[in-house]
Amino acid sequence: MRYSANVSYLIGMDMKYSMQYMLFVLCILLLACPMVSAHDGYDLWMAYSKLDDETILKEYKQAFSSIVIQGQSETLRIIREEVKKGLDGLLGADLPICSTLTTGCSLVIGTPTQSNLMQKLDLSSELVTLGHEGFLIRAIEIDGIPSVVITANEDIGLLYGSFHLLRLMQNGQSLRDANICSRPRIQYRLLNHWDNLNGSVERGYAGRSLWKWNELPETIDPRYRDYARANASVGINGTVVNNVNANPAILTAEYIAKLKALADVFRPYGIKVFVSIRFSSPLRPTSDKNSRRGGIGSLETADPLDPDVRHWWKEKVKEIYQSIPDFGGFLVKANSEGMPGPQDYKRTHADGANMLAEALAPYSGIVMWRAFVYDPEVDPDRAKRAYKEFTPLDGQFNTNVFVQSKNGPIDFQPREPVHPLFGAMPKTPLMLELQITQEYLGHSKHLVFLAPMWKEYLEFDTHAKGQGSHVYRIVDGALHNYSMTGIAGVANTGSDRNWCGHLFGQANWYAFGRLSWDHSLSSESIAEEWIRMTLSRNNDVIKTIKSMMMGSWEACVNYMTPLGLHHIMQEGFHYGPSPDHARGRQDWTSVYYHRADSEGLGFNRSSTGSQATSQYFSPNAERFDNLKTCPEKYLLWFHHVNWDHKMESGRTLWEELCYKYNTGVNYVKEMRRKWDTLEKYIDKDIYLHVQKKLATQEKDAIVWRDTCLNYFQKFSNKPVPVFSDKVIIE
Ligand code: GCV
Repeated sequence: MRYSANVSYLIGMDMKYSMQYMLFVLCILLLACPMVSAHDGYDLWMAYSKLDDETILKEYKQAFSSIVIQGQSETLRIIREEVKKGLDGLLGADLPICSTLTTGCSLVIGTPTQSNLMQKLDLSSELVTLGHEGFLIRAIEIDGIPSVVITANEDIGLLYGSFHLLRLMQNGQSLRDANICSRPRIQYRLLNHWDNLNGSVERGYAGRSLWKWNELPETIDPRYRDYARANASVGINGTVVNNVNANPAILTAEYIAKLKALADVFRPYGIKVFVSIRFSSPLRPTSDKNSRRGGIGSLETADPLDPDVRHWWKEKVKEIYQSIPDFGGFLVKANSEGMPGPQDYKRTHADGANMLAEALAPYSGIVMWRAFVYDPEVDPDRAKRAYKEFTPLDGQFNTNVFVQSKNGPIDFQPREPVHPLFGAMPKTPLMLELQITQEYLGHSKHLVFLAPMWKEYLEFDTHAKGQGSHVYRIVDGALHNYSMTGIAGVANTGSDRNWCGHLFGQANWYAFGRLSWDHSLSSESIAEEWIRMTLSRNNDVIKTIKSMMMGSWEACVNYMTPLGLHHIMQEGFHYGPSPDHARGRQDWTSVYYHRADSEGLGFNRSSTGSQATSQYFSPNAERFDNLKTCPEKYLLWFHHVNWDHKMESGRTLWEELCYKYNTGVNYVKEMRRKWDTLEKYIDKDIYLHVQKKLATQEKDAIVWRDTCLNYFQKFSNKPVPVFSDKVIIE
């Protein structure tokens, strides 16, 4: 009513005033709407803005006068939409989409099952090597017409191939002689969301959860599709939607309906839905809100060998598959940090995992059973506990069970040596769990490019079967001939408009996907692709940003925990430094880990200490065990080292510690300086967003350096050098 009154009032006004009023209303409306700029980061690496290199533009324009896509399916509909959007954007064109080749050079997409053109080409000898997700991109003549084809055995392969082609074009790669066969090296490539059902995200720094559980299943947020699209573009093929500290309600009929709605959105993008379950789900609900125990059932026990419990899980799994026929399976955190598990009933992890595996097997579902356990009863050294609990169980797990292990034996620290479990469970497929969200690496406030860290883990040679037993060969199944292979990344996404909080957080999501598809890619090439697709195509700008990103992880290690220090951050929050933290559970304190005293610093895990070094294969065990041969990056992880110990640089341990902390700070200063030179070349909003984050990062890095050095100085009794501002980039 009020509105129509205003309108009639407007009609009666003279033109001048009505124009003013309309402008006023427009301003109010604009202010009321959330600011959505073209460069707010929402498009991630898929903005497809027009290419400016005339030579490559000319080549692409000649190559593509139309897009021919043969066949029908929801995935093919998505491919049509994506390829059209991509090519039109990149070329500044409006290309026709056809169902058959007419005249002129074209991009031709199809599987031999649905495309007569592909049948004619007979690419069967290539196709047999591609599996169900791989693709072939080839420059080839069809009936004498030069074309570029994307083919695959299944539509999902075509989608991956289409995204790959668009990536090549965004990176200005010539397609004249294109001949690319690609298939993923790892079968299960999942994001793990630590999203709670109340919308909060454990260790999430990018707003609220993406999943609007209270609106599902009726309302489908368009963002679900965009999330699936982003994942598919880098080859991620599954998502565990809820926190491993699982709320049992995820298995109620109400939530299964919501999960079905998500699964329906994700399916055509090749993404399967998985859930984290609480092991005690068959039990009655608990009245204690803070308890991580209790369930949604009515049983008195969750003992995995109890027939009623087994029956409960079989029925539950059946119910899920009735709604979601391609449901992926369960992720389980059991007997860890207060979560219930089979040990509550004196059963083993294998007993627990196998009960679930048996229920899931008829539907080809899997169990991912986490090895993140650290029961103090098992060993006084936390770093040794998971290995001691899990290695005796090797060979006891059903074939559809993964043991999912974090990259290091403590907990996603800025740097850890590789978890000794890798290589030590030849009969059990090990799934590698990485953390994309920066729990211990400056949350979404610090620019830390994680690909170099992940590469360090993947390329570590465990020597499990002699030289060449790299972690990547364990994870991709080559070393132990695993029957299934998997990798997971704890997601850094949230409701923030730019998805990850820090724009550069997107690079980590991107890098995780790219490495999970092909772990042989270099960090440099991933960084370069991402910058070119997200920020700039100017080679000098790319060079500058790449140089910032490439050393950013090492810098963070240096200003937080250099030389093998670990777990000295604020308790719970895991952000700033707190080396003096000494209260509460021992293995949650900082003093337990750094062991500073008047003689020196570090945790003696050598043969004269906790003997954690013995959990590694020879020659790593001996190399880590000996102070003289232990890599300095792990020194204080494995040794308690005298303050006057001479380091490779000739400096003493104390001097080196000071030097490293300051090197980290200097690197951040240098990143700021470099970023400031880019103002002219970067979208203004993004430029300012990153500039502000870098200022915070520098402030924080200084706090880390000064807090830690002032604290350790109390033990070393040596002066802290005066730091020069001279920037050292290593
Ligand atoms: C999801 C660490 C984190 C917890 C996390 C846990 C895990 O302890 O701080 O937030 O819980 O690891 O990985 O289970």
